[in-house]
This record gives sequence, C-alpha cells and structure tokens, in this order.
Amino acid sequence: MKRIVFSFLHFFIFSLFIAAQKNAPKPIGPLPSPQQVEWQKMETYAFIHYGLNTFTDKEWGYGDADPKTFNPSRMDVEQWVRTFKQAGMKGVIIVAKHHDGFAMWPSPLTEYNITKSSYDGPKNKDGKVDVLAELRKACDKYGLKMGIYLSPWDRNHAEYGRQAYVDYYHKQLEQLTTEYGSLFEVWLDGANGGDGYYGGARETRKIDRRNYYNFPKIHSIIQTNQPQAIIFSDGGPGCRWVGNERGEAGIPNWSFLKKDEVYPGMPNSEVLGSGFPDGDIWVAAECDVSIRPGWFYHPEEDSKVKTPEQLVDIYYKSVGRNATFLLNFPVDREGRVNAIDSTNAVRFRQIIDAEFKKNLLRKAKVTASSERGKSFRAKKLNDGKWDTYWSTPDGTTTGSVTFTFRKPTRVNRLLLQEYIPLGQRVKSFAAEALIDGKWTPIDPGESFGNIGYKRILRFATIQASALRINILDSRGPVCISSIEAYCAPE
Ligand code: FUL
Repeated sequence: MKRIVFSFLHFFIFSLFIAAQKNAPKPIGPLPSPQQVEWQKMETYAFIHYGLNTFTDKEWGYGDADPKTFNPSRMDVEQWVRTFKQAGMKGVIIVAKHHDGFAMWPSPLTEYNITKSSYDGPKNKDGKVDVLAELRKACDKYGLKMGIYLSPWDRNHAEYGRQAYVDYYHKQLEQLTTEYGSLFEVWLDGANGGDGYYGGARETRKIDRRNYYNFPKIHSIIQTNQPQAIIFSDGGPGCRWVGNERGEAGIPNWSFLKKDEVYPGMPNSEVLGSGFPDGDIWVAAECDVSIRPGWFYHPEEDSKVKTPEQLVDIYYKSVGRNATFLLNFPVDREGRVNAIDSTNAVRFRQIIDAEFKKNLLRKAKVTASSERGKSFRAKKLNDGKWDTYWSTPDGTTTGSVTFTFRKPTRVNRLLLQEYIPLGQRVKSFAAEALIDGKWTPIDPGESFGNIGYKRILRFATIQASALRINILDSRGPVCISSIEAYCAPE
C-alpha cells in the first residue's frame, strides 16, 4: 500500500512537472550548453602564473632561460589550494606552459620541462616531479575544480611557425587532457608569434592567427577528452575574453558572439566587453585579472597587491555584470601564494560574504504586472531556488514586479538573475523604491544595462517600504529566476 501511495505521489509530481513544462516559454537562442551554465555558476576561480619567469623577473620569457633557474625554496601546492578555498574560489586554472615554452609537467615531448629544473618536490606515479599532478591531488583534497592554460605561442620550440610545432602542440594538449583528470576549463590565450629563441634561431616568426594552430583540431581534442570543459579564447567557443585585463565587464553585457567573427589575438578586442546583442552563439565573458600588476611574481610588486576593497570592486564589475571572475595569483619564489596576496584574497571573500549575508526580499510580499500561470508566478523570484522563475505571457516583453516589506527596510544592493537555460532576454530595466510614500528611482551610478546570469547593483543606502523592478524591454517573455536585495555593512 505504502508503495502504491508513493508511486502515485511520484506520478502526481511528475504530471505537475510536465504541465509546467508545457506552458513554459519557448527558449530564445542563442542558448548556453548545460556545461556553460554550470561553469558560470562557479562565478569566481583562481589562476596561477608560475614558472621560469618567476625567477628571471620577466612577464614574457624569451624561451632561452636555463630550466635550473626554476628553484623554489619552500614550495607547497596545498598551500595554494587551501588559500583559494578560503578565498571562496571554486576552481583553479594553472599555466601549464607559458609563452616561454617551459612545461610545468614532465612532458615527454620536450626537454624543456620541470624535470630538468632544480625543483625536488613530491614525485608522481612515474617517480618524477610534476606540478600538475601535485595540483590535481590538492584540488581533489579541497574540492576545487582544475583547469589548464597551454600557450599556443612557444618561444622555445625550434619548429614554431611550421607544421611540426602544431603537431607538437596538439600532442601536448592530448596528454594534458587525458592524464590529469577532469578539467573544467582549457585556456587558450591570444598572444601570438613574434621574436623568440626558437631552438637557437633567435628570430621573429609570424603566424596566421586564424589558421596556423588548426583550432578545429584543438577543439576536437578537448571536446573528445574533456566534454565538460569550457574552452576559453578571445572568441570562445566555451567562454570569451572580456577584452581587458582590469577585471571589468561592459554594461550591457550580452553572452553572445557572432560565429567566426572573433578569433584569438584579433584587433578591437574591446567589443568583447559587451558582446553582440544580435549574436548567434552563446559565449559568456570571463574577466581575467591579476591580484598584482604583473601576471608573474616580481618582488617590487609586493607593495602593489590589490586591496580587499579593490577585489570587491572587481567582483561587482565582473560577477555583478554577468561575467565570471578569474583572479590570478603570481606564486612567489618560495613556491607559495605570497602572504600579502592570500591575506587580501581571504579578506575579499569575507567582505563579500558579509555584504550578501541576508536576502531582504526572501520574506517580502511579491506581486507582478502579469504572470504566465501557476508555475511561473512572481513568488518564484524569492523562493530561494535558481531553477524556478517568474515569466510573463507570450507577447509580453515588459512588466514590473513589486516587493513589499513588512516595515521600512534599509537597502543598498539589488541582485537579479535570469533563467539562462532559456536564453538571455532582458534588454533594459530600472528599479524604484517606495520612500516615505513616494516612488523614487534607484540610482546605481551606472547604467542598469541588461541582466543575464547575474546582475548586481550598488547604491547608497535607502530606507524603503517597497521595491519595484521595471522590465523595460526584453527579447521575449521575461524569465527571471531571482531578485534579491541586501544591506551591505557600510
Ligand atoms: C596573455 C599573456 O600574454 C599574459 O602573459 C598572461 O598569461 C595573460 C593571462 O594572457 O595572453
């Protein structure tokens, strides 16, 4: 009997689900893949630049530094990952090979690798030092995801500029995508060609940025071996560069690009900050920025580490503008995340946690100008669930929602999220607050722009008895999964 009741309940819930799906708004492309949605939910993750440059005080090694120069005194990969965990990072992308061609893992394809360095750390299963294997282990221990950066440009390799190097690069990628477990992102930077050591030739080599590396082949290696991995480059296909290294996404920020229009190292990269409103592929923006002026460690930059407050500001300009925040840590010459960097990064997270401690709209009464039906009511906006959403009927591309507090409440942050599996829709919106009985526009000091996965607005503290969000234009019926408000400590 118990079983019958149970399966009846299941059937009932399932029927409700089907009924809800039936009335659901039709998706409006371009759409993200489920992997892209999962990736964007990570929001903040770390980047590591560490290698010969750390010891030669360079940003771009020429490719001729002696591997023995790599000589950390107290290296501790677990310390990196522990720090990232405390700083709320959900993953870490390591530079496996920068432009100087030095491989941080025991690549059998080149002598220019970590086993030829002065590093005498833990050994991998083959008895060799292997920074990537160490990182894998630490990531698994602390529950962080791992990604890799493999520079296409290689200033060490004698064959760079010719087909033999491209084959070599593909083989390196094949190895990295099969031997280090699951990767959440593969980073293909856009710096390309120029002068280098090139096996002793010491010359300038130019390549055709669009075609030389055989990107279709690169993508197929990654997609075959790591189907969940997001491929980063200036133009995706998984996620895109935001067009600057300040950690700032544009307003508005569309998660769309036009197919084949953007390629690594292209000029006019500033257009990447806002994406293309009429794009035809989903390629959301990632904001890469270093906690120091340089990507690699330089002792003289110890006094220039970004403060917790600066990192908080970057969070609002990246995650708060529908992008992800990739924060670089230049590991120092000891082989650690420097104490100044780790202190500031952890403090950054504490501030963010304090600012988003209590969603003030959770218990507010919510009404909307229109609702699509039972499953898409405005109350889905503050039910605490990401995959339920408020939606308007077909043909209704504007609307407003009002949240009424039980008593006047102090507010200075507004957070909105669209249900992106059905597309990014809202083109413009604004917000008002009911202050002393009068609807007053909220002024975030910047344009509201659009929404996407997440949009956060900061404004001076107001005491409001209600908040009203006005959707002014949308590419179709709106699908908003949550609206939240906070009062960050001042
Ligand atoms: C760029 C590189 O040239 C920089 O050195 C750094 O790695 C940055 C993240 O990407 O393309």
